[in-house]
Amino acid sequence: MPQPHLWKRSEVIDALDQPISNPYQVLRPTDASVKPNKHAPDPMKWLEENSNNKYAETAKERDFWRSVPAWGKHISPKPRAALISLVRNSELEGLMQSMRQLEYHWNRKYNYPWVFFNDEEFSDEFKAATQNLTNAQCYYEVVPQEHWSLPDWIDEGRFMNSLEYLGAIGVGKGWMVSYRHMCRWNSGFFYKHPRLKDFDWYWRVEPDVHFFCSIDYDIFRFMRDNNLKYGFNMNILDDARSFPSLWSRTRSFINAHPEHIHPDADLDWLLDNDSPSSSSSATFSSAGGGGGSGEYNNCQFFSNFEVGSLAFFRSAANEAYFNWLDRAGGFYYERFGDAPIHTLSVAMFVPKSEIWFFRDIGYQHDINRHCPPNSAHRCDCEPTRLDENFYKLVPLESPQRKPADTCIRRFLGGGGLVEKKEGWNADVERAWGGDGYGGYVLSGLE
Ligand SMILES: Nc1nc2c(ncn2[C@@H]2O[C@H](COP(=O)(O)OP(=O)(O)OP(=O)(O)O)[C@@H](O)[C@H]2O)c(=O)[nH]1
Ligand SMILES: [Mg+2]
Repeated sequence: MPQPHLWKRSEVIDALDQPISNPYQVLRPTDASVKPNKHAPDPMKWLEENSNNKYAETAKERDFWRSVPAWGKHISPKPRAALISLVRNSELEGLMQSMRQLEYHWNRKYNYPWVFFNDEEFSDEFKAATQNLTNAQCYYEVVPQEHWSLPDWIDEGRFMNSLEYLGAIGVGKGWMVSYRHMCRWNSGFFYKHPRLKDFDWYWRVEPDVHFFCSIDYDIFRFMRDNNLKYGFNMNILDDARSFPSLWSRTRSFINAHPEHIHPDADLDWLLDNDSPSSSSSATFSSAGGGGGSGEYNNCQFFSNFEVGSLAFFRSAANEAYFNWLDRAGGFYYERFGDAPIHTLSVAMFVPKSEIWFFRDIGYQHDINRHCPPNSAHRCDCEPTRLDENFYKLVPLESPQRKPADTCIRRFLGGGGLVEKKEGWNADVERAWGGDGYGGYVLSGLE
């Protein structure tokens, strides 16, 4: 068998054209072996120091890191990260739109590889057109069949009834078999694909989305250096009729596996008591105890945009939770989406300080749009209110639970974001035709 070429220190230095006193200085442990940081990370300080395209790659560096054998990735100072996209051949145009914008605003400076996934082979046209839009390496992967088919414990008759029922009541794509496979794959399989074995981080990109702002720092280094596990930029409600049993299943998981819950987990922002006025008193322990009155308020990170740690998704806790839900059949008897599942998983297994709101990334998916208020981000979009996307996706006919405060304010919590103007009253606001979510002291555009 041919031996891999072992790079000598001098070769590494020559190729990079910059001094490295010890190439192993850049040896970085993978997530799993990172020791807890004694000094709490300071993401804001990190941004101040690194938002000058500090880690932008030269063409020479890019070519070097592309040329080293697979093991070379282990000494690269770059995070092992990829832009990932599940997409159909027929969505090529839409994907090209997303890629053009993300490449222009960000990735042309950082050259992270793209990994495309499909439930069938990608066409030559798809491969050529996408590779043509980036200097980074592209990989084209087919999802293994066992990750994209009905598990044998699913009763097909019951599944057919669900397709018909959810389709009839108007739950979005409730009648589509492929949509169910897609949600299940995004919940429990994407991180198991062999192509991602050598990666620690991902950024999910869908066809037909928009990126509006120039991003001047390395998102993946930001995540890694600040010990973050999950990043989002919209926190919203969707049609909860697609996951009626999700919370009771989650609660039973918590009862059965309290050992998986992170000691610093904070589910308060996801739980409401029945009376909106007392919502803030719902506690995580009330969920854990099984008898508490905290109910899931249906808030979710809108997962078509997400940046995450693959080690987190591969963790025993997340795996146990996914399997718990999967065995109960909610992806097929209901239409569980990956968004609420990722949300609950991250909230249960990660301290809130390791979840990041990318307020600075201007982004649009269909009717949902997020645009930062600060012109320093150089965005081609008008700033959106903090609450802009709150319940846009909830159909009028869905009589579902909504939190007392908008999801993003529930998440951000402190800093006065849930404070109401003196004398403001939700019932009065509704009586005058409002939706009861006005009255905040801070608009979020400050
Ligand atoms: N290859 C492949 N990709 C799929 C399939 N179904 C969905 N996807 C991809 O999965 C992602 C989510 O699917 P969408 O249909 O956009 O779901 P959504 O974002 O909830 O719905 P929209 O609001 O209509 O965009 C997109 O990137 C799709 O391209 C499928 O059957 N095959
Ligand atoms: Mg979509």
